[in-house]
Amino acid sequence: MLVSRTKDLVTLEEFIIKSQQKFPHATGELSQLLRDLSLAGKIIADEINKTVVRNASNPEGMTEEPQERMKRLEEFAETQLTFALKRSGIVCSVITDDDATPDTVDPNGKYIVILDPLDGTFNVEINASIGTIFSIYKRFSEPGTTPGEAESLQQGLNQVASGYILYGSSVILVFTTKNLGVNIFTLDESLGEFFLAIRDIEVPDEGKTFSLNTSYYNGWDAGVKRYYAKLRGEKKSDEEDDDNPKPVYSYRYIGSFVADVHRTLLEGGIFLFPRSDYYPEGKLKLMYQCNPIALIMEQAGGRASAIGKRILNITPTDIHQTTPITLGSVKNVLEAERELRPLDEQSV
Ligand code: P6P
Repeated sequence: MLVSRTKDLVTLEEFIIKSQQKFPHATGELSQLLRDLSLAGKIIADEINKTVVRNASNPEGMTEEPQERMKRLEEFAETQLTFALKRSGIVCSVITDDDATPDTVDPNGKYIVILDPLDGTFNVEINASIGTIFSIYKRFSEPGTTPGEAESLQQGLNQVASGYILYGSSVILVFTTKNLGVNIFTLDESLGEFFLAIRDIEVPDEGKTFSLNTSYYNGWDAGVKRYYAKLRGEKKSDEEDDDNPKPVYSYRYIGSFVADVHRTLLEGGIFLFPRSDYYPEGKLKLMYQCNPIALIMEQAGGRASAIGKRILNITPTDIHQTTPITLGSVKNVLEAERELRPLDEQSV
């Protein structure tokens, strides 16, 4: 029996058009932005694949040192994304993880885009997943003028859209525009199309996977150590230890933020990058790692906080500032927040 391959397939283009029809006042500009980002994502994915293939097929011929390869890929990704956004004519400024100041793109543009063009790039050496993270805000100054610094330092709650592109065994585009939940698209590389894979995904309200870099244990606060002991099922000294049941939780840590986030979005559980003696303000960047991902988590019914404070409510003071972050299933994050708070606060 002839089965139509297109039977239930929804392309990104079709999804965007149909979604836009639900909002008569939509100008289509935000949709155009998502199209531009998805095109850049395809180009970046192709370059990563070529790099990995060149690595695998001709290791002796590899003239680049790993650091050079990573830098080349990061610069390639930034160039493709910035060019795609410039072409759109609807972006007034683009800020990336290595910019000191916003790159004014088109003074008449309506949107500000803040990007981590390629995060976790060292993972390309082991063919583990890496990602692009984007965050989209509306300017509040008049078109035709240069946006002020404050416009690039808005709270995460003001984002009009955010998302990520995961370059792994397949290329995944995940985004939210705040009114349509979180939707996941997979790239069919033979057709060059992103197809809708999961519509309006919801983070499970509880999960059994926890993810954090335990090599920083000695630098953690007491609350993080308490929570970690709980996750590992460690017995308190006064508890019977006559049996040794299998731990309830599984530990997973890839060390690539987008990959660890994507697993948490799909399976539930919790990801933490807490503050420590080594990273007193946390390591992950608020504006182009934590805010876009926090919006995704919340729109999918999850939670994202920094020591009990909602990530999206943090008022930024610097485009490159970092923050501790705990994200994932609501039940897991709430439990972590209780443990992570200093003991004297726990009584409240
Ligand atoms: P660590 C990658 O460099 C990154 O910014 C994130 O993608 C990732 O979550 C984190 O750093 C990993 O840091 O110190 O655990 O290797």
